[in-house]
Amino acid sequence: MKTSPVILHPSSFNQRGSSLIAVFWMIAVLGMVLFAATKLLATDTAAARVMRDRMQAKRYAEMGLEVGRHPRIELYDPLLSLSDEIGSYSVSITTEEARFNINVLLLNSDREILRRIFTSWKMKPEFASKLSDALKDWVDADDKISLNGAEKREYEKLGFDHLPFNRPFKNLDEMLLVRGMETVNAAYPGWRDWFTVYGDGKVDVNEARPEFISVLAAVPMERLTPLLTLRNGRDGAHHTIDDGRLTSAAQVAQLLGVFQPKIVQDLQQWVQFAGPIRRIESTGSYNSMRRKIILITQNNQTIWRGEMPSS
Ligand SMILES: [Ca+2]
Ligand SMILES: [Ca+2]
Repeated sequence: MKTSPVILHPSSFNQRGSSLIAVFWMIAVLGMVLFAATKLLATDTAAARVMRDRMQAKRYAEMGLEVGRHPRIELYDPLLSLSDEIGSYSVSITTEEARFNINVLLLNSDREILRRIFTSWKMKPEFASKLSDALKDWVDADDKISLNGAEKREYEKLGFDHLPFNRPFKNLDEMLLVRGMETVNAAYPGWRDWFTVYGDGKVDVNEARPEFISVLAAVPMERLTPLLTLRNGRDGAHHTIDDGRLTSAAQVAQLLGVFQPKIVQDLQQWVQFAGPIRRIESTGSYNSMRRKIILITQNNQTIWRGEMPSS
């Protein structure tokens, strides 16, 4: 099946022109909806104002989302942010494969990458080993407990009757049910940004955060400079028109100065260069209210949509 790459191929002027007209039309229509809603909610009480601001921030986020999901929108398109006198939206588009697929990491016999992730979070080795085994026991089908893990009996002792699920995680929230994850959630609330349950598990190195690449290749952050220089292009910024593309595991290994056969082999197994699953995040603002909507799509079909509180 043909997939929709995130880096869009150069399109003909006509196609680009007509799609932009469609996008502008959509913005105009959504703008009218916003205007009508503002009129309706012109009540003055504080509670009504908060409600109105929340609703309007969400509308701006939705407007951004519609622009962001347009198949011909470019990653660096100026339409991805808009600010007018009353509110704004800002959209970021990346691939879901820029993250680590937790199920693939756990069901792979080698949990070395997961160990490196936990180490990079400064987790104590004995806690990392317990957590890693508990996560593994959660997703594997059997009731055989791993060395430091947790199966049915351990959860029963903690007062939970129907855990673990013994199947791969369907969403990241399920991970919070695993023994030890409450500690991670308190100490390292950013854990969610590292993982996904979508994709084939190969990490999109053109989109992944630098610290993910550092973990993947087991190199310190300072060794990433040549790779990031290529990826960011001359302006030094990611997601702009001059960005360079990484195209092979051998190139990644060379840029990182990685020559150990095991790590080179890891890179070949774990990297890709244009993940087919899109992650569109749109943040809408209205007065001091901000709301963020996240949409995950594949072949222009929504596979997940959710809202996150935005700070
Ligand atoms: Ca199990
Ligand atoms: Ca750039």
